[in-house]
Amino acid sequence: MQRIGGLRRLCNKNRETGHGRSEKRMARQQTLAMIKPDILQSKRQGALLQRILDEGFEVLAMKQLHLSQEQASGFYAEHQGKPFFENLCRFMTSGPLIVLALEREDAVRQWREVLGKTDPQEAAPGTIRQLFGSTVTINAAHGSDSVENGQRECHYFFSDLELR
Ligand code: RTP
Ligand code: MG
Repeated sequence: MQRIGGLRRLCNKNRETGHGRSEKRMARQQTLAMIKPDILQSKRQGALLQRILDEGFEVLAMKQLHLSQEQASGFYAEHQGKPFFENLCRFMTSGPLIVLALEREDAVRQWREVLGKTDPQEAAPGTIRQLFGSTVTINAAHGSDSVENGQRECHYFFSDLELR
């Protein structure tokens, strides 16, 4: 187990330092994905997880949990005070959800692209929100919006040990 983790880190290092045949590849990144309560309520989490795997993301860590109001408002603290904040927290605490730490090259941008725009009505055809989402609030899944937030959000739910 540890050896595999060690090998992966070695590969990452090579990509970052530009040695070997991977020199043009982007560094691997981690991003936080959430499969939101609407998807679990309609039993479509299996299909969405398969899409994540088909898109080439490695699932580093994954768990299902039912967020408290405090956990939801802490996670979305940057949106505190915005008109949609209360609705957002109500929805995110309405039932269980799944959090996943995903890893791949350029993970943050790639996952946002697969997700599509926030409002499913505006999301491009074939994106997760267009296929699985319902409204701007009930929009199927979450993705970190920067590398820095990806790290912060992964650590909101997972320990260092789980993210290795
Ligand atoms: P997320 O954080 O969930 O991945 O979504 P996002 O980056 O695409 O959008 P963001 O601006 O971060 O908003 C977070 C979540 O708040 C809800 N929202 N409602 N105008 C509205 O009613 C509105 N705007 C945002 C959505 O559920 C969005 O995913
Ligand atoms: Mg966001």
